[in-house]
Amino acid sequence: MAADRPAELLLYSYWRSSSAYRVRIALNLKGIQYRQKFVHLVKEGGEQHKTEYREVNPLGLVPALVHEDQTIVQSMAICEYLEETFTDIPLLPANPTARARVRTIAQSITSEIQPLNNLAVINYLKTEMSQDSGAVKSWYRHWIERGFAAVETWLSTPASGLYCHGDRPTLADCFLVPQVYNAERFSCDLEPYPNLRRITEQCRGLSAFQKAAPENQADAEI
Ligand SMILES: N[C@@H](CCC(=O)N[C@@H](CS)C(=O)NCC(=O)O)C(=O)O
Repeated sequence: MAADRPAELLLYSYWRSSSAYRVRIALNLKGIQYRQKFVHLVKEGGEQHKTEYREVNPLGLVPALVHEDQTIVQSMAICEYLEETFTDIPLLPANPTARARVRTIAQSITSEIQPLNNLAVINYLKTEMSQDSGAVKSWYRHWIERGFAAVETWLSTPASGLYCHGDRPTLADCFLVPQVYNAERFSCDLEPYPNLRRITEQCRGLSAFQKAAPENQADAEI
């Protein structure tokens, strides 16, 4: 960790949020100490909608990171901030082409899969669009299949090693594993994605990923 940076970071988080899970992994991989403040996304209609939290993130989404009196939202922006501020353990490769590849994988998850399957979207389908649970599951799986097929193609190339890029974890792994967790929750078939499954298992063997896992959070309800 950069010596001139105080360690006090506060992460607004929810145990099952895949977006917060990404940031927890990045923080752990970098060895950064942080506190968590929990925002229950379901209880009483969701604490993310309360005025108190809207003052933290006007979008009403977790995660949010507070560091040195600055609040940063959007998991990609948070991870990039951590990368630029805590430089000892990089999660992006040095080479620009390799960096772009890592960002491509992470961005494809954060922009093309997760937003379509977020809680607010699923709730909107159920309530405003009167879709039954079968239709909602089919919607969820469609976007997983479309996104994971592309990610699997990238993970099948020689640029992937033990992890999404080479033999060290990068931001791509921080984004992949939470999305796989989420897909498993919705009983998606992961058989067609052998590289994605192999790399996820590799990541799950690391303590940084284990410590960040939803079931290991203080607000977990299991
Ligand atoms: N693009 C945002 C997505 C954040 C997001 O969708 N967070 C979800 C949990 S994973 C959330 O707070 N959902 C609450 C809601 O939909 O009401 C990011 O990467 O941080």
